[in-house]
Amino acid sequence: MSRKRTQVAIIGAGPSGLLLGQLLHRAGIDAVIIERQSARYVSERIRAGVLEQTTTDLLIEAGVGDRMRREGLVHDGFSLCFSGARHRIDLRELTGGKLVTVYGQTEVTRDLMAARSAAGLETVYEAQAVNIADFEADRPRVEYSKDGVTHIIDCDFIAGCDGYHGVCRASVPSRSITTFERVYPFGWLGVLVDQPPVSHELIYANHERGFALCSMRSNTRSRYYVQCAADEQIDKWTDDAFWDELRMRLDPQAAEALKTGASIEKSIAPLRSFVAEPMRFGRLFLAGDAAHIVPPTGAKGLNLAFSDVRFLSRALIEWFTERSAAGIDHYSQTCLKRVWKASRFSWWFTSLMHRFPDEGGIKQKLQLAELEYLVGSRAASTTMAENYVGLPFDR
Ligand code: RFL
Ligand code: PHB
Repeated sequence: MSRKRTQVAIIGAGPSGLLLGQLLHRAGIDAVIIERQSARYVSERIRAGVLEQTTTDLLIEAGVGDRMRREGLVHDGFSLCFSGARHRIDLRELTGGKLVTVYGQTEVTRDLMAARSAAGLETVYEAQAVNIADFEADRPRVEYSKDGVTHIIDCDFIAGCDGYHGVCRASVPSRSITTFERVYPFGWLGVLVDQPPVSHELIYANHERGFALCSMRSNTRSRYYVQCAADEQIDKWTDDAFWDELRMRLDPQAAEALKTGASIEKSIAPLRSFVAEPMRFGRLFLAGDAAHIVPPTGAKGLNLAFSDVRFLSRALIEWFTERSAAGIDHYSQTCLKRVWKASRFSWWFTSLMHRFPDEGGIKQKLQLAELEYLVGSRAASTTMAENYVGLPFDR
């Protein structure tokens, strides 16, 4: 058995855990990250693509923004496609200059991992049987085993950055936590391909066959999604079947311009809205997907995770440097205000763009009416744009 001490034990080396580790390190606070998977597995997971300005600002503040600034694609608009035509939402004009950056979660994760290893900081990968204890008292600890050895880490705080399926939220007694959940009756089938994107901006499509999204990772790598059944078998989807389905859901010009090829990744993601309240339990804090999940339609998941990490890092720094509990005492309330607003936007945009198998023709007619109103009304377009670029921290 081995036993040691740290100030903050971070569970999970996804983007939330890695960014928290980096921000604490820059403030001189000691943290260890404990991750269940291998470093390779974590760095190769294909997920988010769109970063809000608050997220890019935070990555720059954390000292990991250089490659993102060089390689990220700055977008000042996107298109909504319905009834066979595309309509542009001009983010820059509608929000007074706000923009988003297309830079993959894999790249963010790699930049954070590189900074962590350059600073010689400890991340335990492939930790087994991770367990957290005594977080409702003053001396919490984390236990895990690796290579047949049991390890104990005593700490001041535990940061639960271990995603939706993690151990931290599951360790909270059910009387202390309330959860809210909606599982949507469909999934997203995603394909990554080394071909230039069909358009230099994202296209979100509402079609009677279902939702489709054209996104990208660079000028030579594209990411596409089509709505599929919740229990879809991925083997059924050859590359050709995917391209045919995507083409059918786009406007004729985009369908014509689409450059296809052999997929380099193909996966199905379920869609869910989920929020756990509160996000603090004594000396345990939940952050990111451990506390909330949004459907990916609004591109909010990673951004929301980083906004939790921003609040949590500031709260912990305040505690360790000024002995002030103000930040940690307000952590849950401050995060949840933003979480619910982003959850609302993601739920709304998902409801507007997808086929709902049980809701019949009236749902689609109402969606089309709303989309027409949305692109025709400056007030409605502004509401959409200001949510998409990310709400400010003080609202
Ligand atoms: P993660 O990424 O799930 O990382 C959690 C880490 O914890 C580890 N873990 C454990 N470690 C130790 N012990 C245990 N018992 C553990 N259990 C789990 C896991 O192995 C993992 O490494 O959570 P985190 O860090 O909070 O990050 C959240 C984001 O990954 C997520 O919100 C986004 O990917 C969501 N998302 C998007 N977000 C955006 O902001 N913009 C987007 O464009 C966007 N697109 C997406 C998305 C998510 C998608 N999927 C697959 C759900 C598109 C898709 C298709
Ligand atoms: C992506 O590129 O993976 C992506 C982009 C926008 C979204 C969701 C996912 O809304």
